[in-house]
Amino acid sequence: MNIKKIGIATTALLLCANLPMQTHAMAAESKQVYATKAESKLKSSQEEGQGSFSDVTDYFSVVPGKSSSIEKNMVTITPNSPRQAGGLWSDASNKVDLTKNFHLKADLFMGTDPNGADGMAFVMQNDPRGNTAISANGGALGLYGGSYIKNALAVEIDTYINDGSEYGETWDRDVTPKNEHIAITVPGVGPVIEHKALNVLPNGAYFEDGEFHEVTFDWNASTKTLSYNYRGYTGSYQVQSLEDTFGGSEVFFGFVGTTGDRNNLQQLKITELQINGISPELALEINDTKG
Ligand SMILES: [Ca+2]
Ligand SMILES: [Ca+2]
Ligand SMILES: [Ca+2]
Repeated sequence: MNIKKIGIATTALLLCANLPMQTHAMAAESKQVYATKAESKLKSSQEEGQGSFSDVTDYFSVVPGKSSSIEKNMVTITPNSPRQAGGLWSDASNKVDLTKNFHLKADLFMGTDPNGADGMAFVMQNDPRGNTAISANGGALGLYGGSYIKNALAVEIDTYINDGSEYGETWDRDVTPKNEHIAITVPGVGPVIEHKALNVLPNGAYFEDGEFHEVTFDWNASTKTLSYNYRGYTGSYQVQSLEDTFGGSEVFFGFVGTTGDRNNLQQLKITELQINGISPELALEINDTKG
């Protein structure tokens, strides 16, 4: 079967994702092995003839009492207003087994104001708070600081450089040049967060261009490596031990994002998902739109 081959090589996965017959075969095999909430949704979708990843709330929920909301398949992580923090996490029944490959593709909207803030992050985490985990707004990105997300690995898409010159936040002090950036981080208290697999935008470039752009996140189980690909920027980071990084082998996954004194509307739409080596909803979507 194609599952292992697809999971190991991102390029192969993306290639196969465009081939209806192969992804359909993945769905067929997954039914024999896995019994997840996602799978029961798959069956009901087939019966209803919808054939798409149509309801993000069947797999995810927003952090209660914070700034995020879901309307149809569109997730608003933060509205365009100051000092917001929000998050979207997988349900407990859709945690990721990190001994298997994982893949997620989404369309990200980082806002329209180049001088806005603060950004969003994809996160895999095994925080004791589970799918209510979040930290402070502003440069903390919902990730860092006193209430940081524990047992986690994040890919931050950071739209505001916190070098200490404004608001006293120094999270980005190791980033040069002092521009917007994307990086993999291990959330912690700070006051500076080490940016790994760092890509920094050139002077005068901004992520907040008022358009949706595709992003992919892949976990390679055999090498324990998390990779991202966003707007031509790629990076990856290998962890030494699942126990050391995550405190176990099962994690919640999702997104957090914040605004501070500066703000932006920040939204996302998940378009592909492969959990524990399978992606039934992906197959359905491909079949629906192309088959
Ligand atoms: Ca900005
Ligand atoms: Ca920042
Ligand atoms: Ca940063």
